[in-house]
Parts: sequence; C-alpha cells; structure tokens
Amino acid sequence: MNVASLTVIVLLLWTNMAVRTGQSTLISFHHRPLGDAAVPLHFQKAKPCTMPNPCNVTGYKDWYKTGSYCIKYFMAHLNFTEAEMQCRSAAPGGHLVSVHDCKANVDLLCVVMKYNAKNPRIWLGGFELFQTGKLMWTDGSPWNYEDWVPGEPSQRWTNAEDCVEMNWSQIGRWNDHSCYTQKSYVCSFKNTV
Ligand SMILES: *[C@@H]1O[C@H](CO)[C@@H](O)[C@H](O)[C@H]1NC(C)=O
Ligand SMILES: *[C@@H]1O[C@H](CO)[C@@H](O)[C@H](O)[C@H]1NC(C)=O
Ligand SMILES: CC(=O)N[C@H]1CO[C@H](CO)[C@@H](O)[C@@H]1O
Repeated sequence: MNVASLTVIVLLLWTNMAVRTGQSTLISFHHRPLGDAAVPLHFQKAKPCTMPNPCNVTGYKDWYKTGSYCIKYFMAHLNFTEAEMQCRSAAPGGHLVSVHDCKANVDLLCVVMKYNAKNPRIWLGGFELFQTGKLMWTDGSPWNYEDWVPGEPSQRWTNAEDCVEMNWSQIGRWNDHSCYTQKSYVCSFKNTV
C-alpha cells in the first residue's frame, strides 16, 4: 500500500469517527479536561447493557431513543454553559440531558460507554440554583430522580460545584462538579413522535 492510499484511509477513518461523534475539529480528540485531570482512573467494567434503539426522527437517526427523549453523546470537552448552548443548537428543543428514571440512566451510560469507555465523564443537565441546594435540569423538567455517588453532592449551598456530572468515581453515578471544568456531554430533546 502506498503512502497516498494510506493517507486516504486514515482520513476516511477520521471523517467517519468525526461524523459519528458529531465532532467538527480534530483538536477535541487531544483535549484533556482541565482541573479534574488528577482524578485517578481505575476502569471498572460497566455491566453489559443493551444499546437503546435509534431515534426515529428524520435528521436525528444517529441519536438514541430512551423513554420519551432522543439522546446523543458529544466527545468535545466544553464547560457546562457551552455544552448546554451547543445542545440547544444541535437539535430543536435540545438541552443537556435530563434523567428521570433508572432505565434512562442505564441507557445513557450505555451510549457513553459505547463512544468513550476510556473517559466516560460527562455533563448532565443538572445544576444547583444559586446556592439554594435546589437542583434543576436545564430543560426545565422536574427533578424527580437522582443517583449520586455516596457522599455527593458535596458542595450543596456553595458556589464551588454547581453542575452535575456522571461517572466520576463510580460508574453511572452522579457528582457535583465545577461548572467551569470542561467535559464531554450528552444532549437530548423530547421525542414527540
Ligand atoms: C418511525 O417513524 C415512521 C414515521 O413516523 C413510522 O412509520 C415507523 O413505523 C417508525 N419506526 C419505528 C421503528 O418506530
Ligand atoms: C464557559 O466558557 C465560555 C467561553 O470560553 C466562558 O465565556 C464562560 O464564562 C465559561 N463558563 C463557565 C461556567 O465555565
Ligand atoms: C473518568 C472517570 O472518573 N471514570 C470513572 C468511571 O467509573 C469507573 C467505575 O467506577 C471509575 O473507576 C472511573 O474512575
């Protein structure tokens, strides 16, 4: 195989990967999270899970359907606000993902592990409202389910860690973390079909 065809194959692979993950730049593949890089990674095997079905909405068939939502993993590392803004432009009615039951949490984790099992920390759409201890979702849906790492959220009523991430320390569980840190994220929109 000559250099030219090898280059084409590498480019094709990359394009494919970029399309699959919704990436538009190469940079994010090398981007390390800021601030939380010191957390040791001990990879535990996620329990086998069944991938949710594709989202049956034209133009969003690379999203997955869980409950009444369609969700998609994005590998780029963004801070909480940027990630929410990106979700709003990714789909009509798009927001960072909200989670309302155990099944949805498992589906969500399954999608994340499929795309990035090595670094599965993601933003969820949860945040604490102005140090009140009250947690909300960016999509405005009710806060009616939670699955915290034991001992978390550790910074309620402070402004240190006001945003909710999944898979710090325990697979599939939630932690409050600084909204300024940059992580991958999952977007969702309500599938009315
Ligand atoms: C997907 O949507 C189309 C059009 O709304 C419908 O005809 C089809 O049965 C749906 N497929 C699945 C698997 O739900
Ligand atoms: C997120 O990043 C944007 C752009 O760099 C910055 O303007 C904003 O203040 C940041 N917000 C948070 C919460 O980190
Ligand atoms: C990046 C990260 O925190 N990954 C964690 C995901 O969950 C596993 C299982 O508990 C942890 O070991 C990883 O540290």
